[in-house]
Amino acid sequence: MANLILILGDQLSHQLSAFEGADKDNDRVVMAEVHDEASYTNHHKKKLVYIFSAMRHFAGELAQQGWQVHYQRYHPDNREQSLEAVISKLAAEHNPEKLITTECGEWRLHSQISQWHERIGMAVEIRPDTRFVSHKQEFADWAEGRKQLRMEFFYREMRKKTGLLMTPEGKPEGGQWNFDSDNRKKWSGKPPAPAPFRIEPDSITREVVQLVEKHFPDHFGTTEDFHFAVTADQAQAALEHFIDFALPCFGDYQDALSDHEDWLFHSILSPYLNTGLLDPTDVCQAVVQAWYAGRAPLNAVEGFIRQIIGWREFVRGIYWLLMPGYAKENRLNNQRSLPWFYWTGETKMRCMHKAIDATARNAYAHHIQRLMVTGNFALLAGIHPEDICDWYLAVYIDAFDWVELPNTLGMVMHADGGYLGSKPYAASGKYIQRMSDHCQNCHYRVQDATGEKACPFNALYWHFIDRHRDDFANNPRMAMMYRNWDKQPDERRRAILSRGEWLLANLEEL
Ligand code: FAD
Ligand code: DLZ
Repeated sequence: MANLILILGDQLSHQLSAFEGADKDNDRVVMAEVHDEASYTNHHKKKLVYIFSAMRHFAGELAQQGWQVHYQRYHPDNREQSLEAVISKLAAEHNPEKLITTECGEWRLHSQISQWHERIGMAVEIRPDTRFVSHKQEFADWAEGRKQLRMEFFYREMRKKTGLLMTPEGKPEGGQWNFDSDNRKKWSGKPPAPAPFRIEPDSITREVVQLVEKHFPDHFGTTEDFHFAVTADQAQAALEHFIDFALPCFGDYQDALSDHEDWLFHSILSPYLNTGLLDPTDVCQAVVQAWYAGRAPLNAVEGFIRQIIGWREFVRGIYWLLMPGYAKENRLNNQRSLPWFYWTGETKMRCMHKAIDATARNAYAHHIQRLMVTGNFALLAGIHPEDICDWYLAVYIDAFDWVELPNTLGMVMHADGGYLGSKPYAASGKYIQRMSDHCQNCHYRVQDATGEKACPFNALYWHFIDRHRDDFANNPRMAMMYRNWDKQPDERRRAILSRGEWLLANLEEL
């Protein structure tokens, strides 16, 4: 045999760099469902079903194309329970020339693979992951010498690089780079949100559902009603469904929250983008074409591609620039443990209950639920970044360290001292009331900051502002909050802080 080609569970792309120049007759593709990868965090059951089923479908496609595929199915009694053990065994059996792999997406596994040439005693060729618009070094060059990084400026570079929504003269279409100010509407039920795209599980997926039920019974969430795409063709159909039914309203309701709709106008494409079933540039081109064809407005299309060539690329750049130290950052010195209701959804706070309940059912919550509800609460409550990062890594189908960590640690928790975001996304109950219909169904009263039934977000917000005065009072984007807080009568401030103290001491009761 010539080479082993290792394909990881989030590398399910036929164009992957590891395949370049490979020889179907001699090389052997290796894919393995292993305990170590399935259990390094409490992965949601639907995430496990998705990864294993998509891996099995991809291996089937490779075999059909004539590749020799060594595929290990998960079983707790397998002797090889890690990727290293699988590769070691195959190396001993076949004495390949080398192992070829595409660089993996997370530091934990990357640092293991980087040592395999010594640990296994074989040549290992790690190729760059070309499935992103920006290369790691390109991002590092752009970031060089900047004290703080701002996504907006990086995004403009990516617009120029890809030519997406650019005029032939090199100007942004519509005369503006960013239409975010048009994208903040509350959703009142009209127009109706489209039904999410569904694929009924085939026999492969059904078998994996049984496997996950049997061997991962204690993992978070449920396998019930699994309906995600598991092949590239199905993911392409999901993209078309999004363009036809949700994209036209994506921009308008991008920031909305709803008490009775889980998915709103979001694309639900992140699992496919992150595992290679869809290519980010192809997705953006299809969405931009919809604008040229008059099928979607510019604020929706620009808002959408900004998430992909802007935020997605930006957080990846930060991850690889700052790891492994980034994962340990805790600049606000938070020490509280994650309240148990993050795992059960059993809280009287309606917005939190709804976001966590959707997460448990779907392995999905949209961005504003992640940022302004569960994230905002963790920020205000001073939860230790490692606790909340581990929760986000576990509970979402699209969660991989390179994208989850900067979003949680940087964007939500401001634990990197503002390197990723210029101000914390801290908000009181008023924000949730403005953007949703949760508050009218809540046990707590959003208009109150003190008293037993006062919305916890209110006193926690002011407590956060007060206790982090040294961190934020000189930040011009926070100056108004401090002015508002400082002009409150002393007695009211004392009452709010005392309610805040009680809440912080009794998080489990909320
Ligand atoms: P849409 O709203 O339809 O957006 C389109 C696409 O843009 C997404 O599919 C995604 O690829 C990309 N995107 C949007 N926002 C971001 C962002 N902030 N960072 C990176 N890409 C973005 N996204 C993940 O893919 N994996 C994660 O583990 C993850 N963890 C997050 C944790 C927190 C605390 C927060 C606030 C955000 C996180 N995000 C993560 C970003 C974002 O919430 C999800 O990408 C989005 O909700 C996925 O749903 P969608 O495909 O319907 O997205
Ligand atoms: C997330 C995941 C899971 C649950 N299982 C596997 C697996 O069994 N085999 C595998 O190759 N990859 C798996 N993955 C993805 C990896 O854990 C890891 O997150 C990515 O490969 C990082 O790029």
